[in-house]
Parts: sequence; structure tokens; C-alpha cells
Amino acid sequence: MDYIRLSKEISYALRHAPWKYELELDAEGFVPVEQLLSAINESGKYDRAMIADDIRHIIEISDKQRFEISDDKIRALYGHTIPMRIQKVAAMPPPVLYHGTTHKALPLILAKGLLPMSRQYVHLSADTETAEIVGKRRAPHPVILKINTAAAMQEGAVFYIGNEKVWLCDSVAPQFIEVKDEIWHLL
Ligand code: HQG
Repeated sequence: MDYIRLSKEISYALRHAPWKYELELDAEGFVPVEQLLSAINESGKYDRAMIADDIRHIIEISDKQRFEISDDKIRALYGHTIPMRIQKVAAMPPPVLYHGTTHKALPLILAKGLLPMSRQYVHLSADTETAEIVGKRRAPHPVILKINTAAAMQEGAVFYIGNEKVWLCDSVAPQFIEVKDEIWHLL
């Protein structure tokens, strides 16, 4: 069974294009697991019908906590690009968070701040290891930025929990961003 393919399809359905699966997300991004399964199974693209245990298995084996199941409903915890803004719970972040990005994006980020770009929220990492993994999706030698959340909150910024390693916010102004270091040891 190709669980990576299934996981990517669930991300696509819950973060980016629920309408292609005739799914309607609730305010927090949940849909009934059974509705998601019927929509996925309709295409007949997997070698057998997917069941709720397959989704639970994906959640269990994944290195990232992308989805959450609660009361027979499932949602993506972060990453949304759909027009309807998913409601997140505001929370107190650690005083410093991190963001892994490319050298190419750095001048723009330092000038304009971190923006959500195509997503609903800016995604921040709880630790440098996670930020490095995020940055390496785009560049072999990413830049790690340090975000002074305490100072940003004093100026009115609001942070939301994605999962235990991913924090979300609307934007981060340049004065709260510092280049942590570059990963020269990997060069
Ligand atoms: C950059 C994955 C120019 C930003 C990851 C990033 C994460 C700017 C890119 C989650 C900018 C957006 C999200 C500005 C920000 N000018 N570039 N002003 N502000 N950027 O993919 O944080 O595996 O939307 O630095 O692990 O890379 O899918 O955000 O490079 O948790 O579960 O614009 O997606 O999770 O890229 O990644 P993204 P991200 P999954």
C-alpha cells in the first residue's frame, strides 16, 4: 500500500482543494472521515478501498503530525491554502521560534517580513532541527531565521498552534526577525 501517496492526497483534499472531493470543511477544517474515504475511494486509484485504519496508520507512522482525528472527523493541522480561513486557537508561543527558508528569499523577508505567501498563515518551527527540515525542502543549505515572538506579541502579533512543532501566525514584521546562522557545516 502506497501510504505516502494516500497522505499526499489527504493533504491535497484537506488543505488545498476540498471542493474537488465534494467536501465541505467546518470552521476548524474538519470533515467526517467517512466522507473523505468515500471521496478518495471513488477514484478507484488505489489497489483496494481505503478504510479509516489506513488513515490512522498514516498518522501513526508519519514523522510530522499533519492530521488530527477527533470524533470521527479529520482535519489538516496546518498548510491550508483554501479561501475560507481555518480558525486556529491563539496560544502563547515559546519566546523564540524559527523559520527555515532560502538565501534567495532572505532579502525580501528582511525587507517585508515573513508573509503567508500562498498559505493562510506563516509557518514557524518550534526548534532549529524542524526549521532546517522545512528549509531543506527548498534549498540544500537553508537559512534559519530566529523569530522574537515575545517582542512581536508586545506589538500585537497573535500566534496559533499547528502541532507541537509547528506554530502559525499572520505575518512577522522584519524587526522581529534575525538570521540565526547558515548551515555551513553541511557544505
Ligand atoms: C517564503 C510543510 C519572499 C518562506 C513544511 C517560504 C511546513 C517569503 C515560502 C509547511 C516571504 C513559502 C509550510 C517574503 C515568506 N518574500 N518569500 N516576504 N515570506 N517567504 O511552503 O514555511 O510537509 O508556504 O520563507 O514542513 O516553507 O507540507 O511555507 O520559503 O511546516 O506537511 O515563502 O509546509 O509541511 O513556502 O512550509 P510555504 P513553509 P508539509
